[in-house]
Amino acid sequence: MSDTNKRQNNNADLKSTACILCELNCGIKVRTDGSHISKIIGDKAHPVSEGYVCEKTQRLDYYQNSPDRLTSPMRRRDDGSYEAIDWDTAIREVAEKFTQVRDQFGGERILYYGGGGQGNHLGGGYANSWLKALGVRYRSSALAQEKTGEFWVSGAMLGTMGRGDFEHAQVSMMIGKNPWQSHGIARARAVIREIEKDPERSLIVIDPRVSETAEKADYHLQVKPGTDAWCLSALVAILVQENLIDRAWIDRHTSGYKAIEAGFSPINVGSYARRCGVEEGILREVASVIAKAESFSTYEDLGIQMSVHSTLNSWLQRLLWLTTGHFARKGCYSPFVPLVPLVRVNAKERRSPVLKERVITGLIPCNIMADEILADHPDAYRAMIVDSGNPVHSVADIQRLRDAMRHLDVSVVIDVAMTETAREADYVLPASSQYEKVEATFFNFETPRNTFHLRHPIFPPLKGTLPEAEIHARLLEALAIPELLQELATIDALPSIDAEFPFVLSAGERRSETTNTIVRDTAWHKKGVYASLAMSPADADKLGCNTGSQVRVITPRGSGIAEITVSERMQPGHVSLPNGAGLSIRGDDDQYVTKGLAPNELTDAQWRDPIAGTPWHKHVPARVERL
Ligand SMILES: Nc1nc2c(c(=O)[nH]1)N[C@H]1C(S)=C(S)[C@@H](COP(=O)(O)OP(=O)(O)OC[C@H]3O[C@@H](n4cnc5c(=O)[nH]c(N)nc54)[C@H](O)[C@@H]3O)O[C@H]1N2
Ligand SMILES: Nc1nc2c(c(=O)[nH]1)N[C@H]1C(S)=C(S)[C@@H](COP(=O)(O)OP(=O)(O)OC[C@H]3O[C@@H](n4cnc5c(=O)[nH]c(N)nc54)[C@H](O)[C@@H]3O)O[C@H]1N2
Ligand code: SF4
Ligand SMILES: [Mo]
Repeated sequence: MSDTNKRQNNNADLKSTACILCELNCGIKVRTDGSHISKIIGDKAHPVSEGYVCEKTQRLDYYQNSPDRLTSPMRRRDDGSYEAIDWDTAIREVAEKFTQVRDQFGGERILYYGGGGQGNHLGGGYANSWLKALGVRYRSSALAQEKTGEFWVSGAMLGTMGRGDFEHAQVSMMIGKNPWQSHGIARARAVIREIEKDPERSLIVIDPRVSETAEKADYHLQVKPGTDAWCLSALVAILVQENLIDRAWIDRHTSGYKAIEAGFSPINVGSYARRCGVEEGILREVASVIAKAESFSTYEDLGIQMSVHSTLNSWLQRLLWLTTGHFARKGCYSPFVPLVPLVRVNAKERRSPVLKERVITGLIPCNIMADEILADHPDAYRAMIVDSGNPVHSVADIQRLRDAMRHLDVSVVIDVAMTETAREADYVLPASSQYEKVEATFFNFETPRNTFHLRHPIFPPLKGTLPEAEIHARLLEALAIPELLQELATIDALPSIDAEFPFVLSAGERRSETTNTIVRDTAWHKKGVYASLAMSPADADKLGCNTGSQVRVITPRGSGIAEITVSERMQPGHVSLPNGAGLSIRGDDDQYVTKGLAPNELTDAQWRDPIAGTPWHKHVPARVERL
């Protein structure tokens, strides 16, 4: 046996799945050994990662088998300690307490945080059913402390988000982004090495630190921390002042360039260069490299998104490629179909309930969650749901968020682990891990090729855990039950039938002669009486009627004439009319003729279900009189 064959046989038992430690979700193949993941290699068959992995993937067993994994729902006692409770109790109590908040204060007083992580996205979709039933309107997630500024700018400038094409870009620029470590680009290290080796391509990095990516760059603009606004506006100013812009492209595809020209013409590039600490000559060279590039892509990340002037910088960096026409082409930043609702110019922006901060892509800023809970304000949040997020670790001033969570009427955390946030919550519901349920990857924004990776579980659910889909379904069911239980208790009092209206009329039976109102001609009807009132032989006897007899059908709302069909299918006390009859149809002589009785001439709009308002057409009180 050759070495290759041996290796293949050794790996025959590996299961395919994905790494869930960053948004790329590289395809991997793993060996499972009891409850452990004992071997992990890159999956060459995965169309995006093509076998690529970084060292972090070797840590997956620590996620799957963490000592903090939850195996039972937990409820906080008054002394702050937690007791395990069974699922039925947990679902019932959580549903009851959130229903109370909704009924007393309104669903807009319930705040939702999270909904998905680096590799789990399906659960969040199921949460919507429960959130809608509660009337939840405000949410936040980690995106609201990094990406919402970029979403806002991108929505206003382009109407959508997009992505650079670094696989093909001749010139790539990383702004406060270190893909060597943080990825964000598929096969990031391989792509950076490819660019490094290719003399035709170049990499520009703006970072105050000699990051691993900056080390491999052709141009490292080593700005002083927090001075990107000067660096980026100097670059735009050079493009404008040295006429390096693509005027023809701008005129054809954009509006408002005059204002840009007016804004950037007066900028003193020399003084801006000194301000950001990058030599003026290098800035001029970089601007010219961008202008002359066949294609140019940028990636902005936390280095500017979590620093001063962050939204301003998101705009400035877009001007670099919009003034040079590097847009929506191979190797350039290209828009994709909107996945999240972005800002539309002139649209009325939603605001958060207490501090009136912008709601961007449906998210309130993470930084205001604690203040909007603790505020002495009629619209302050009173309850919180956290699903696959750890805000008591990840947002600013976690001591204040701890205080805020303890201040709430009720809070629940859904997580695989007893996290810092879970330890502040009233209830904790244990989720199955991403290796114990179906999950999917669709956060790959590469152009032009995209993939959807549906992953099957590689372990059975850890005992005591449930996948989010099941948790949310149970919560939704528990929410619905109180109202239906009430109705169940009153079913004796069936709204019904008295001496005045002794029949139940089903108004709208489907028969071979009915097609709703699609066929507007009764000529096809050959057999029996058209649109007749079906009646049991016993009732027909009592009324002295036969098939073909004419009767008047009277309901509390109206009356009309019908012919009888005596039918063994009917039980006494029940009569039935077809739907779709009683149309006013043009005859040969252009006169309109009505055949049969239109059922809704007889029905009352008040006669409806108390919860959904659906009509009780099959149960209309009626009287039948022989003519
Ligand atoms: N290994 C690893 N990878 C990850 C993650 C992880 O936890 N670990 N998390 C993932 C997540 S959620 C995200 S959002 C991404 C984030 O990915 P990145 O944004 O790439 O990560 P950071 O290292 O936080 O910041 C990038 C760079 O910003 C630089 N920087 C600091 N101050 C400034 C400044 O004033 N100006 C400029 N221009 N740069 C500055 C830093 O020196 C750093 O090199 O990473 C993802 N990938
Ligand atoms: N000071 C400072 N703060 C930061 C940052 C920074 O650079 N500096 N970075 C920020 C950024 S970019 C980000 S993205 C945020 C991250 O902030 P968060 O999204 O709040 O935190 P994560 O650590 O990603 O939380 C993921 C949670 O999901 C849980 N989990 C994993 N798998 C599952 C599952 O299948 N189901 C459920 N229900 N839960 C699961 C994990 O146990 C974990 O508790 O932090 C932000 N905070
Ligand atoms: S790049 Fe991300 S998804 Fe790929 S192996 Fe590394 S941590 Fe996992
Ligand atoms: Mo992030």
